[in-house]
Amino acid sequence: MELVTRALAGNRYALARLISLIENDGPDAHAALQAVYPHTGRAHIVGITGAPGTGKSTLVNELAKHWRSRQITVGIVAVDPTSPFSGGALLGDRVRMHDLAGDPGVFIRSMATRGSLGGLARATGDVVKVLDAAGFAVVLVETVGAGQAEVDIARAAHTVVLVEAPGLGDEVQALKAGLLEIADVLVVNKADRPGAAQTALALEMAVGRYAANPGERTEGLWQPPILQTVALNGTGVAEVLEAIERHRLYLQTTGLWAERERARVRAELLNVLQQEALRHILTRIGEQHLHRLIERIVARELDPCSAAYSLLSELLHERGLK
Ligand SMILES: Nc1nc2c(ncn2[C@@H]2O[C@H](COP(=O)(O)OP(=O)(O)O)[C@@H](O)[C@H]2O)c(=O)[nH]1
Ligand SMILES: [Mg+2]
Repeated sequence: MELVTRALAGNRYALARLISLIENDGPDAHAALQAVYPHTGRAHIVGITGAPGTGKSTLVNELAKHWRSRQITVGIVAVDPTSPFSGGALLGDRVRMHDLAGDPGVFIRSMATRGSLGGLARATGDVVKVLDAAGFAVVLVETVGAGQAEVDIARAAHTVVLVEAPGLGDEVQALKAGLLEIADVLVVNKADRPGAAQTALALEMAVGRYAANPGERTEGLWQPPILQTVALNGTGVAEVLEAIERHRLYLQTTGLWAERERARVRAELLNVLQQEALRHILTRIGEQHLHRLIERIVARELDPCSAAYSLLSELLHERGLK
């Protein structure tokens, strides 16, 4: 595919078009991904997650600058489903990130929302693949740690950085959202604000609770470091970058890198399978038949579970449905 060849050769215009093609899931998207996939598997995928306003975008910007100063290329994918019109936060992101603009070693992409539940995670994963194949050594994925889709996106990274800020009571939120369990590096940003030390302490206690299984061996296991930053002026950002690099080395030397890769591929395969199976089933059933079933369920002639089971068994036995 010519577009893929040009994009992977470093043509930024082709890269942007390729990403749009894949994001829009058009007829050529599958062929494009097929061509891209053999070139993937080299990038260090780093998820940056946390509540809105904690300073994720500012931190991403600073991290990218630090990597660039070491000649390491960086792809950035910003996922913000709370901002459907790419206004507000995302516009702000673009303005702030303008000091990275014009650098061929950086590519920034904002993800538009996509309808279905697994859709956004899938589209994000596909865009990450393109940046990986295009040779970006680090791919940063910024997500708002709110819903399950965002947690899934973060989980798909090799290294997950959880960003907190003082005075938001976020440590509780992160716990509720199931984010603390998947965090490899914990960052208390806005350390220039009062309460940063308390937030760090609260995080330490929360993390301690997970490790506090008496008798469990902890040596050789990764202990998520808790770091404080002022992303606004770059304070502490170098330490975050070091921690991310250390985590990569830890994954690689322990064999966990390959293990995470397998878990990631499994989750992705199941997600695609689920989406495609449903799409296939709905096409085979047809809108009319579905409508009739819904009417019968509404009339209490049939329950949803029995309807689904009988549909599936009809499909499996290849009997006509319409
Ligand atoms: N005081 C202070 N403000 C910060 C810091 N980092 C980011 N901000 C501000 O916090 C707001 C939200 O930042 P942003 O990066 O967009 O947060 P995001 O929603 O998590 O991506 C912006 O006004 C930033 O300028 C920091 O370290 N200290
Ligand atoms: Mg942001």
